[in-house]
Amino acid sequence: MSDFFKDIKPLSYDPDGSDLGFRHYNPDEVFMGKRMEDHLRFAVAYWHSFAWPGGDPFGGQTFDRPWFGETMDMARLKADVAFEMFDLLNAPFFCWHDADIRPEGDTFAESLRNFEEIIDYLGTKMESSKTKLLWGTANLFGHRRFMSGAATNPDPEIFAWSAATVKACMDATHKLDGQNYVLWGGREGYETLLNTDLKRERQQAGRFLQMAVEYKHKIGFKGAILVEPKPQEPTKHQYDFDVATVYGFLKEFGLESEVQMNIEQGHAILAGHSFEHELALASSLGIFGSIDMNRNDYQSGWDTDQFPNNVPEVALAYYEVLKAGGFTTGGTNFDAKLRRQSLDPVDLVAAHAGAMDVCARGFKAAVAMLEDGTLEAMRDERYAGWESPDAKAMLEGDLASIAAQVAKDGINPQPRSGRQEILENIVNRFV
Ligand code: XUL
Ligand code: CO
Repeated sequence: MSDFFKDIKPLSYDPDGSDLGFRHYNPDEVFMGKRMEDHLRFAVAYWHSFAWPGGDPFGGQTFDRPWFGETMDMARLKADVAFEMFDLLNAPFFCWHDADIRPEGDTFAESLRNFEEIIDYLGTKMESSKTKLLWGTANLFGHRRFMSGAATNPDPEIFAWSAATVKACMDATHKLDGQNYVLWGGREGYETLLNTDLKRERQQAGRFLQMAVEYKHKIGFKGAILVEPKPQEPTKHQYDFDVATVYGFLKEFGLESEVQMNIEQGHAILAGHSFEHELALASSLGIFGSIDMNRNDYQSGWDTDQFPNNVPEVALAYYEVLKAGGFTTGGTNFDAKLRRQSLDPVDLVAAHAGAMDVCARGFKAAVAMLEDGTLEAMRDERYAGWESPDAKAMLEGDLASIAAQVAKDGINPQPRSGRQEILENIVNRFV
């Protein structure tokens, strides 16, 4: 045991409220036939909670953690503290990048040795903890070697390094029985078109993703491969811009039934969408997988990765998740970091506890909206005309046959209200 969280007791459901209990998140409460914990499938992100030093573009490290330092002993201490927090939170899942959990070596081989050793250490910790791996991923954006991209790099040596890294991370995810493998293309884009061959880079990215899928099947990994869209930042333009763009890309490379989406709230907003738009679209395309539940500050306009705190927004998101059938391999990952002034261990625990509570409140509202059924009934009613045999037949016809029918019927169709305000008022009853 480290003494990092020394005075903090394990959190439990305590609706009347001690400071650090859950007031809304009650893992065992059953909704729609399933425990809340199994619906929400919360995950702690290793990188923000244990590897991020608190920097911003104008200043460096603010956090002072006893495990900061590039040694194996520090990496093991970091893992010890991480699992202590997972236990305090009763967190069912966590997620990592390779670079979060192991020290970088001088060579690929040394980094790999460090990584594999830490993966075994995490495996041992998982044996005595309830916390499972929601997903693993490769950090193909932090080190300077990736500054011009990973799969889309103009230099084939970087493509090769990236492919070897993804292989190692998929092997490790498989070994730890991870539920998914994520690819986020933070540097897969460009800074200027003047030095960029869009066509070539797209082909490289497509082949890279095909190789990842082929390797998943080769090793018998049963989890889902997830792509996480983001429109820009760090690069000026990223190829995995949003769900619609990624779907077109998947179709081009024959991967639409192999790859699903990990949708992040903040990324959806950066792309000019709402979170629920991205979720609903992915669901309608059959590629919904998992979520990163972290918001941006609406004024600053960049990726601030904050813990969620807006119940109505979260409610609409879980409404879409539930309508999509809920999570299967996916879950709710807090890809969120503390504000850099939140220095203390208690801040880290409180941030997660609060986020879990906000999600629980939003989730309960979403369940209530679905069970009430008014919203869905009104949506069905809006499209009811399409249930008639004539309307269905029309879609099998052609323009000329439709035109003949219109001339014959002589009907002048009248518009109907979309009822937006009434629908919004209904939502307001639940949030
Ligand atoms: C970056 C981001 C990443 C991915 C995993 O904006 O969201 O943390 O979730 O690489
Ligand atoms: Co993310």
